Amino acid sequence: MSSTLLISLTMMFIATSTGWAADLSSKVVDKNCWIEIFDDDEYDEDDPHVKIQGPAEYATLRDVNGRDWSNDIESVIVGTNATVHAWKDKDFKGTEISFTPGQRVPKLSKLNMSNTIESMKITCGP
Ligand SMILES: [Ca+2]
Ligand SMILES: [Ca+2]
Ligand SMILES: [Ca+2]
Repeated sequence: MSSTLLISLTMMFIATSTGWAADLSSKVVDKNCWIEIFDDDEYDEDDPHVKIQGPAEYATLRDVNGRDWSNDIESVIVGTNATVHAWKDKDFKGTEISFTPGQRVPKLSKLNMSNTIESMKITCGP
């Protein structure tokens, strides 16, 4: 067996085993992949608010943990390992806004996105 063949076999084994490991770890909940949405601005905890674990896709926000969140979000806090895309209409349509990992937006009204978001995608990673 030539050394080149041996190296390529070794590389193949490493690639296969890390792929398997990545598969397993993707099933573990990412503690920093989430978005917390608030009914009121300035993260008002006296009004409805909920943390949504990612990765997740919501074509509509009509039922998020049993509450209709359509056109109701006024502030958000994004987990440090989450990237979130949100749309003004359901089914990922209309004006789109994206939030970066760790971003906090106390007033979506300043971005012209207050009480208007109706769909959302949360992906994990930078
Ligand atoms: Ca309030
Ligand atoms: Ca609201
Ligand atoms: Ca809307």
